[in-house]
Amino acid sequence: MNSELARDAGKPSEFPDDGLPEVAIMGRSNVGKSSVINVLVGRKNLARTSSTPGKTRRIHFFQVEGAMYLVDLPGFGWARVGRQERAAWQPMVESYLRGTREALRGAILLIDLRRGPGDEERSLLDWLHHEGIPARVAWTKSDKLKPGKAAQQARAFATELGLEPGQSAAVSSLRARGFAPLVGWLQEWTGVPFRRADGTPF
Ligand SMILES: Nc1nc2c(ncn2[C@@H]2O[C@H](COP(=O)(O)OP(=O)(O)O)[C@@H](O)[C@H]2O)c(=O)[nH]1
Ligand SMILES: [Mg+2]
Repeated sequence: MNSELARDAGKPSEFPDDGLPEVAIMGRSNVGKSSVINVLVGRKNLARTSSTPGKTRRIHFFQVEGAMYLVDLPGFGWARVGRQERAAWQPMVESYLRGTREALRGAILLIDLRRGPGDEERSLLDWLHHEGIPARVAWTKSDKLKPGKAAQQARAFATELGLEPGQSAAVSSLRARGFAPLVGWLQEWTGVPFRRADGTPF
């Protein structure tokens, strides 16, 4: 996929204003947001991955095929972030999500498959629903569990969150597996057909 970091926004006036459809990639720090974006666009390090949680403080807009943006939002789950720093970017994330952006077509919330949803994920999903933003869930790092266990956990957590079949999927960015449902959601929301780097379907 043709992709580039089109905007690295520290405040709402720096968000794109070209009206291209956007999909937000959300989740706590270290859950695997940057890794998922890299697999989707077929690049090793377009979105920078980090083993130190909480590095991303800004909103990164990755333009794909000149036709849509994948939006890498700062992770919530702020254990290692000071209160002052949090105060600086939390309003920016909220201003991004708060209903005013017509370009925002959907959100994919990433949740670690070993961990499952916590209060933050539950309230975020409620809030997205309330704002009328379509939301799906991707369970990340599925390679860390045995396949049977992974499938069982994914089913149990989906039920716990009241997700319909097809509204969540387990993925491994390490192995680039499980991405078919995600690219289906992206195509539904933005019209852009994501393919692997060699042109084959996910
Ligand atoms: N085993 C495994 N590790 C992963 C996977 N996805 C991400 N990671 C690792 O988890 C850490 C955080 O990933 P990153 O994409 O930077 O998370 P972000 O903070 O949400 O953007 C990095 O050390 C990644 O290598 C995956 O599917 N499997
Ligand atoms: Mg990241």
